[in-house]
Amino acid sequence: MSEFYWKFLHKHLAPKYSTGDKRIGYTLSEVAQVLGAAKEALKKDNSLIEMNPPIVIVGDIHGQYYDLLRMFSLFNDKDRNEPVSGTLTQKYLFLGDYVDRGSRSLECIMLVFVLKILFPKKYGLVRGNHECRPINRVYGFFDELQDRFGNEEAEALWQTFNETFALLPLAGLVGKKIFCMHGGIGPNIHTFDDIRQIQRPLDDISTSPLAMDLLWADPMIDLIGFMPNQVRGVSVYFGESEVVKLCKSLNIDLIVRAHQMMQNGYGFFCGRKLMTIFTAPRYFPERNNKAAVLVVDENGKCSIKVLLPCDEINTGEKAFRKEFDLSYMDSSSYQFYKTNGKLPKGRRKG
Ligand SMILES: [Mn+2]
Repeated sequence: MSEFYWKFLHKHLAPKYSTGDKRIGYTLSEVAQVLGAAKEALKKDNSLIEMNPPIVIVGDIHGQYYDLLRMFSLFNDKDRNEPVSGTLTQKYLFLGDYVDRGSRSLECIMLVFVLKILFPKKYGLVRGNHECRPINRVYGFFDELQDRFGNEEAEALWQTFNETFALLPLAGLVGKKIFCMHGGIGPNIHTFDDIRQIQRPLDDISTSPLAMDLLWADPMIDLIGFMPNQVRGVSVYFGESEVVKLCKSLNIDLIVRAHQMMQNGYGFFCGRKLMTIFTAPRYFPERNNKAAVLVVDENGKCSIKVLLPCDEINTGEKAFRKEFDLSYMDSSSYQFYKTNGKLPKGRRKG
């Protein structure tokens, strides 16, 4: 049984798919099988997924499969001979927006789903606002399915994908001290139990104001309290005062969210109480933004790893083809933060 998923995983990591725009060939039945198993795996998680460090926290992916593999390759174990073994060396918490915008949403979501199936305790997958029907219908994912499978099949697949997305957890908690979500916080969150009590499948997140804020909210400098988020048209902006209050009442040290492109891949808000990470480099080609992930070590020490946009690399794809050469990565990852609370120790391996 698991042989199928291992083969499916290895197909994704084959070097021939890690360059350029080459699509992976999928049959409808294998996609259906993976979605079925992903549903079962996701059902076992709480709406608030709790994980312990060491762990890597990943922001928006947005169909940039090539960059997703490059992100994993930041964590390659040099002793391992297989390509992109970074998928096996760490625990990962993804903060959503796997699909839409980029050209290879299907590869991205299939890869993270098969990793979730094979390693349910090593992979946490939180839902982003693009894992919602009205959004992924119009921002690329549905078009990609149509393009690849034809109209009728795409329609049915899209339904099944969204049934699966409806089971994704809505927030994460790392070591009881780092609160993670795709969008942000809102006036409806008071305790972690509020999140745990959100029933899934949650097909239409607009039925849960709390889920709406977790998936859609943005921070706003110089704001006191909350105000309607006019740019998104839904949810709220939250001010620093609310971050400070919530960190205190939930007894947490840090909030980590994604959802907004950061020129350097990450950004801070409210001193260093809230951090935004964004993991789709060159998301706006004209801005040529970098990408980043947050690495939390077993003691809760946080550092950032930055992934440069491909175009800044002279050799481009060639460098990547060469056994995922790390020389083009920004090696200046640095420590910025240590949680004040005691973190429970995670298992080192496995
Ligand atoms: Mn988003």
